[in-house]
Amino acid sequence: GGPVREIHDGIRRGEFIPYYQPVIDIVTGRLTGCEVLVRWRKRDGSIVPPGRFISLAEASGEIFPMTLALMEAARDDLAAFYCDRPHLKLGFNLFAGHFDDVTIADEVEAIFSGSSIRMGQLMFEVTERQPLHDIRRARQVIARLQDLGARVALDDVGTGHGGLSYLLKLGVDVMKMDKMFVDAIGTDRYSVAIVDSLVKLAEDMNLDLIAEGVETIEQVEYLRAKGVRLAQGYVFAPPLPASSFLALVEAMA
Ligand code: G
Ligand code: G
Ligand code: NA
Ligand code: MN
Repeated sequence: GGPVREIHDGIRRGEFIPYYQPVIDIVTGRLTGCEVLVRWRKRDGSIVPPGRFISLAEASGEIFPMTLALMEAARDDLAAFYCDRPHLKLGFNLFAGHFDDVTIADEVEAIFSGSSIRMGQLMFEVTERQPLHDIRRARQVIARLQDLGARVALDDVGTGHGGLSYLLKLGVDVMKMDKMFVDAIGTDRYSVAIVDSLVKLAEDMNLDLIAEGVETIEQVEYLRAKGVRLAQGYVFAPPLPASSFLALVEAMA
């Protein structure tokens, strides 16, 4: 079979697995949760990053069963750890097609309602990199997820199609500042002006802000000085398989 068939069979065999990247409170140094990032662990043991298969999974529709499998696997990996730590959040990436239909909210409810992970611990990320097909419908899907108790983040803010209009129209709870702007810290003052503006915008809109792709102590210190509280990036940890993630965070949560 072709590559879509390979993805299909890989899902059936449980080869698409969650990696977990910690999200840190940079004021206290404590763990606040994680973001799930998919990896394809093939039968030969090799690990394939999402850049190599996610577009095809989205175009073919295989992303729908893949996302369900990831949510189930994350629930099973983290249930025990999250049960005793109700302040921890668990974030999943969704793609534009998930916001065409409220089915995703029913699926989330089915997967997590009987679990020790609470709905209030869940976060769903809508990326600005892809155009949403129907903003009003997407707003309804987001509202359904929020009615369940989950939170919704706008991901990759500043890079994409929706930009400020998505912030106004979607009713999200959280802004994720793209790595591109974090990278600008310590470079030229015009780029840093955009970081400062996004921080101010999140404050004024009463959104939580997560800075992504934080790689240096200098960036952490700049963000902290600006009042940013939440960050993820290689300076703390890369996305990790469940066993490494749990080993790392047992000590800090
Ligand atoms: O680590 P990284 O290479 O994990 O991820 C690359 C990109 O793949 C991310 O920017 C994100 O857009 C996408 N991605 C990662 N995991 C998922 C997922 O579970 N679902 C979707 N839709 N996209 C994902
Ligand atoms: O979902 P999103 O598009 O935001 O995906 C984040 C991507 O950034 C993933 O591919 C993840 O592996 C990657 N990433 C996370 N932290 C860092 C970092 O500090 N530096 C770099 N270069 N990439 C990172
Ligand atoms: Na994301
Ligand atoms: Mn992002």
